[in-house]
Amino acid sequence: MRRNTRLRLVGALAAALVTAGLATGPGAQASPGAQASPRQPTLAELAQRHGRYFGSATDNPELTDTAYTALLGDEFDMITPGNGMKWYATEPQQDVFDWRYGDQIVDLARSNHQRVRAHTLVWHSQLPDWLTGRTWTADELRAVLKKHIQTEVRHYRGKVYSWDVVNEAFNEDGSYRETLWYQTLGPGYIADALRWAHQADPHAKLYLNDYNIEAVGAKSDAYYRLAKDLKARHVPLDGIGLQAHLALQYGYPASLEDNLRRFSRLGLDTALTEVDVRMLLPATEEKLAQQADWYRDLTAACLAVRRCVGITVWDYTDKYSWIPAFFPGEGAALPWDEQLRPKPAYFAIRKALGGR
Ligand code: 9MR
Repeated sequence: MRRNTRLRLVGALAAALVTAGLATGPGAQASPGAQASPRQPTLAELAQRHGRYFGSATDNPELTDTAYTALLGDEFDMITPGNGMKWYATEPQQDVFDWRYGDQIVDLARSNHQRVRAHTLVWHSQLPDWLTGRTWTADELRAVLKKHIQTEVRHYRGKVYSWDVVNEAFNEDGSYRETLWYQTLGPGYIADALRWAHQADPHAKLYLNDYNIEAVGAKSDAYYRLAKDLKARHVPLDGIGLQAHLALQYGYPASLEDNLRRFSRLGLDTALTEVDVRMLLPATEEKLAQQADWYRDLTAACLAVRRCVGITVWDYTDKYSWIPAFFPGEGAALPWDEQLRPKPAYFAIRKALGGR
């Protein structure tokens, strides 16, 4: 067979594979003149062009769903375990550590060449009974907290990009939340937790993380003041995580970009860590269009602020969203629907990231 005949045949075969959706490698492209368009870049690839990541939370029970894990592995470059690294999962009995759930997700992420935002070390929720079912002196609780943090952070040392060290420490009015930690140890538990985590893994980025701090307001002001104070005292804090659990009925946080910028100016990274945009059901075309605008705007806000390092959705599909169980009558919060089909929000994110 003459060389150019062979080349034409190879070209035709490649075009046919692209048309059939079979050629999906990074180099897969339609030959000139072929009808099919090249494979769309993933959200992760688009985000990387801006030096950002695009991530998703996931949870252990979902990992048997192969259509789900295929998309999870393809589209994202950062993974957060939704539950598997929380205290009730990792230290169910005092001094008995269980890494199975966290490890499963870290191993999966690693096999997909994804990084991990680890979540979370110090929280008031999802604590084991042995911890909440009795009283502790400050010295006892400090020892328990230090051991938990250092054992878990050491276990994942070198395997995770960042830690949400303290989660949800403030009330809406900017006062400290009256948690077990605050009540027993006082506000100093936050600096202690950061220092202990840093000792255990000096390379992990250490975050404080909370919801309803997307806009400038009493609660985000509390983080701003605390972050400034911690930086002044050289406490190892690297970033602030804005969860961004948004709801159409409460309005878009218009000062998000300004808010991200003021944390940047303190020398901190920021990230949108648990994004979803819920709505009152049923989802209509109008609501899905508005939701898409919000996803577009929050993506653009992160891209506009140099130290906003990335965006994570709190799982990517409505099939596995936490919303319907926690807010009856609400849902449809994520960029993919329950059948794993992309929604207007997905296309809006893609466009905001510079894709087509
Ligand atoms: O996604 C998590 C869900 O599966 C749990 O049931 C829930 C329990 O509170 O926690 C969810 O994740 C939360 C995260 O850890 C912290 N921010 C709020 C998230 C939604 O509740």
